[in-house]
Amino acid sequence: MIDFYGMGSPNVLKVAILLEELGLEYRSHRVGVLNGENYEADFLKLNPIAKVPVIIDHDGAGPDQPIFESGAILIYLAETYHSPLLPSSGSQRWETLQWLMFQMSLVGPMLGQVNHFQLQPSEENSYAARRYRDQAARALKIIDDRLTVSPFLGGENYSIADIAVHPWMGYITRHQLDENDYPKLIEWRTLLDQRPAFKRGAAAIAEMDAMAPANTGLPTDQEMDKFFARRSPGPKVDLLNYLGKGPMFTTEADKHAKD
Ligand SMILES: N[C@@H](CCC(=O)N[C@@H](CS)C(=O)NCC(=O)O)C(=O)O
Repeated sequence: MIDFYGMGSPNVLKVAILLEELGLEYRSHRVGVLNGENYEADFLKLNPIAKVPVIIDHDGAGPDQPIFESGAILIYLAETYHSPLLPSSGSQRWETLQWLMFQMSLVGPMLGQVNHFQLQPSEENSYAARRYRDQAARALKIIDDRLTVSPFLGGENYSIADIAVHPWMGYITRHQLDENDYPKLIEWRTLLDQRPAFKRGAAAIAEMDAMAPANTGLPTDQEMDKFFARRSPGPKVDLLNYLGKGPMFTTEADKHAKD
């Protein structure tokens, strides 16, 4: 049995997809990061970086050792359960790991920063906001080019590199970029969307978000400052407007947004 900690976010979704691909048994635990639950002492014991996802595999290699960082979790699960989604040797292994590291180092951080600046309309046209959108566009072009010469990111076969990148590919329009500029990426995204594990993974994340206590409200300004680890109060966050553009946050917050 695997304990799986997270909330609705691309980094958590990739782990849910792999758990589903591998058919592993897991128990979900929601961590309300918008309300600071990731800073509670019990959670910090699992991940001192205070981020989701985290897993604890009670039947795995380590003695109930928590594993954090989504890329490490994908490698752990694929290797521990001998999955061909990360070949154990040969060039496909290294291709897969290269594209996984590309996701972790460029796709996630840059697209994550676009999300950050879109939450703060006062900053929308700042140099920093433009810089991150340009970097996001660069990452998308790299993915599209790769998929022009290879059916999957890691090569001939579907792998954990595809699982890592895919959950981030739902933001293109929301990031004010044009899906028509990335035809191969969209073809690949549509193909993966049809896999049952992707559908089950998304459903598992929706269930995780639905675990939010009924009285969970939108985060306060102070909670947003904490969420962004700001050392002093930052610009006002336009969460309601942002929520209208897509399902990033909890369904409970979403419900408030529609009230
Ligand atoms: N590199 C990390 C990033 C994880 C991450 O940024 N998680 C977000 C949710 S998507 C989070 O927990 N944020 C809370 C915080 O930064 O305080 C990974 O891939 O696991």
